[in-house]
Amino acid sequence: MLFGRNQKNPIHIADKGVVEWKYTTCGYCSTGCSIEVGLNAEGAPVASRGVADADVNRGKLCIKGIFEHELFRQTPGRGDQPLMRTQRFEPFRATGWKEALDTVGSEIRRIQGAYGRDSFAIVSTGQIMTEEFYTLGKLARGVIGTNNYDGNTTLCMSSAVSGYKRSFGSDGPPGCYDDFDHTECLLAIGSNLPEQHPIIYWRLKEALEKRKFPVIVVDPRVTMFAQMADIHLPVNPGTDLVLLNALAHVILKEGLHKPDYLAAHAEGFEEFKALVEQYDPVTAAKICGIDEDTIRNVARVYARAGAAMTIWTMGINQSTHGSDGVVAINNLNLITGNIGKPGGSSLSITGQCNAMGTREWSSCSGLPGYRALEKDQDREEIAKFWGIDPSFFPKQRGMFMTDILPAIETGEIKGLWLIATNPMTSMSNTARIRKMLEKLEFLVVQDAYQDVETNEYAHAFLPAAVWAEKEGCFTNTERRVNLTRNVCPPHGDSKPDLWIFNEVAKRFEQGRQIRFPENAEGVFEEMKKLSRGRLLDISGMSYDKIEKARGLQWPCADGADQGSARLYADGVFQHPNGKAKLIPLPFIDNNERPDAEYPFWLNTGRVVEHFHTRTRTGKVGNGNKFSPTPYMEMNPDAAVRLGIRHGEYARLTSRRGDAVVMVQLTQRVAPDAVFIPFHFHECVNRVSLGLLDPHSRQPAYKQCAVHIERSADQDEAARQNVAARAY
Ligand SMILES: Nc1nc2c(c(=O)[nH]1)N[C@H]1C(S)=C(S)[C@@H](COP(=O)(O)OP(=O)(O)OC[C@H]3O[C@@H](n4cnc5c(=O)[nH]c(N)nc54)[C@H](O)[C@@H]3O)O[C@H]1N2
Ligand SMILES: Nc1nc2c(c(=O)[nH]1)N[C@H]1C(S)=C(S)[C@@H](COP(=O)(O)OP(=O)(O)OC[C@H]3O[C@@H](n4cnc5c(=O)[nH]c(N)nc54)[C@H](O)[C@@H]3O)O[C@H]1N2
Ligand code: SF4
Ligand SMILES: [Mo]
Repeated sequence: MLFGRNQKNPIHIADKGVVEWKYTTCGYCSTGCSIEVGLNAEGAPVASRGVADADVNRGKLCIKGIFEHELFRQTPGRGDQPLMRTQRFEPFRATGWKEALDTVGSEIRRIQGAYGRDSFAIVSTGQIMTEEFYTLGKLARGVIGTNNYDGNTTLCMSSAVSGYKRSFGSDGPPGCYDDFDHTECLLAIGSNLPEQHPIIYWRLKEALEKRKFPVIVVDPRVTMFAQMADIHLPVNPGTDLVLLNALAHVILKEGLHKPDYLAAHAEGFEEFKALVEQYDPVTAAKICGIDEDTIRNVARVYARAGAAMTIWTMGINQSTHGSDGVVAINNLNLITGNIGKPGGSSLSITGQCNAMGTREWSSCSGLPGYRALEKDQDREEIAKFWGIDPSFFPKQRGMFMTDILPAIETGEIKGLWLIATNPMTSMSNTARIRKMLEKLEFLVVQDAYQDVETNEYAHAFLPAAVWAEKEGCFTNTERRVNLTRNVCPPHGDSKPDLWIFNEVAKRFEQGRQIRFPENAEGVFEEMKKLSRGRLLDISGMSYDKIEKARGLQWPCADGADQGSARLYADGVFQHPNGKAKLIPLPFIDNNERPDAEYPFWLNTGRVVEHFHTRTRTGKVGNGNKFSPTPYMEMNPDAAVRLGIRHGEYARLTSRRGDAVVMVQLTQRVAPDAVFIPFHFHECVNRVSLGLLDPHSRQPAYKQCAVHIERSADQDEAARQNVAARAY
């Protein structure tokens, strides 16, 4: 008998009996992988595989995508009928859609009637279809008329949005994955690409196999990405801005910048130069923790490359200087002439599958198609298109998600509609979030899962269809509009979010007057009209064309047979004078920092196995088997000092609350820092602070101070730990 590697066919691939493969797009992260779901003879989804001729993933999927068909199974906790209750904490009673939607409509009207239009808030997501976003925007802005309407993208991408707008005059990532094939230097800041965007990482690796170029990773943790980098800069938490200013200092001092490009395409050089003058490498090293020689070396490598690009994710965005960090990256790329050219870019790596779609079309921060409430012309154009009075629109955007919840505390907000977001796990200081939710007169939760923690505080629950139980588009990190084709019908009596929005609209006088197309393709046609001639032009796209191309990048104007790989290739930006702005950015050290009482930095983020609050990955595939427990990465030297051994439980306290986690000893983290993934309920966000960025209102999830001790009662700690991973 042959064993192990001597065995002839050691891997046995089970025949799942697939008779048909259906094309769609992955619904987890923003990479935008094309995926095919295999249906068996009974029409049941039994397998997933990557689409070979799709430019994004070229046949590959990561460990989440490969099991995505399991979402359609009877996974525990799926909502299959609307639920209601009059008193919170009474048991829910099942009801029909008519009663549930009538109640939602009448409660919104009651609250707005009693306390004013803006007292009812709506918070959505980055995880529904673009057509659903557009429709929700029309409902929120054009019918319900609340200005307190935002998305969970404030927890995620709003620093990138704000930074792009400040530098270039508009949101919209200028680069694409193909830039890896042209760049001569990659700077990656606060991104753990191999775990969080495994297929973008694979694109990078593939480019590196063809042609070597330096990869520089900036992260306080020795992530998998840092391990493969040529240079790893373990920056002090929250000080990237100082590092970036220092890089610019060296580049200007040594004359490595591109004066001709700046003269033609940017303004503000003198003020910028005066500011970065103060960030010499010696001074900067003391703050950011990267020595002066390394700063000089990195600045030279970056500026001398024929083309250089920066990618970043939450290590930058989730900071008290998130927006400034993004602007600083844009400054770096402007002074080195690295915007809009192959291999030269400021490419923010987006988070959720459709965080881009909400930025473009949801009207959360303004009006559809990157229009602003602040502009008369934009308000008038949309009002005319929807057939309403332009004075119905506010002249300024309302609160961000992170201000909406505190406004419940102060009594300004009385009712809330949450769509596909789970703040009881994902927002900081959950004890405070709980009190806020308990204060609401009416909370409606619209989610695919009824066991989502936030639902404990709801008066009404609307069960939504998930992912490819419906149809529509997602825009990925590189502005590629992908099509999610409908693979199978919604679970139970759950309904597509689009249907729910259309039905709520019918409950309002103004909603009955405005046209709300019934199906997603009809909505897409409407969006196409509104996009014509704009930066995000999609008028040259159609569902069939998108599917055939395996995604098209905007702008793609009417008549074009291809999308556009890059923005600003002509050096014309979206500020009124067509120039980009160099903006001086002084560093203000306002973080909570470790001290004698709370001596550790707490850093939070993700692991490859789980997606966010685990409503999906806690139940399907192998993710929960590989990563079943809330845990904390801790440096062995620190653990010895505290008498904690590998695998034991520790209690973590901050000025907000406490949490219990299993300790994993690793040199990945510095002796004064720990890292905890945020996926688990009643865990790290009980402790985190989440100070807000002044421009983007995004929380600084990645920096706060904690005290750590070995749990006195290890058995009790183990019990608590199991409770946090329950599913
Ligand atoms: N498997 C999986 N993939 C996902 C998700 C998921 O939940 N699971 N979520 C998706 C979403 S919505 C998002 S937003 C992305 C997030 O993707 P990433 O941002 O790549 O992931 P995070 O783990 O949140 O944070 C990235 C890194 O920031 C580092 N960091 C912390 N503080 C600092 C700092 O001060 N400076 C710098 N330079 N770095 C710092 C952390 O150590 C961490 O390694 O992932 C997307 N993809
Ligand atoms: N400490 C800490 N906290 C963080 C972060 C961090 O790094 N550290 N990261 C932040 C970031 S970047 C993000 S993006 C947020 C994410 O935070 P959340 O938005 O709260 O996370 P999710 O668990 O993805 O919540 C999405 C919900 O939508 C539901 N859903 C999925 N598909 C559909 C659909 O089609 N329709 C409807 N109606 N529902 C659907 C899911 O079941 C789930 O309950 O967390 C933030 N919180
Ligand atoms: S990389 Fe992202 S889009 Fe691609 S399969 Fe994985 S989760 Fe899905
Ligand atoms: Mo995110």
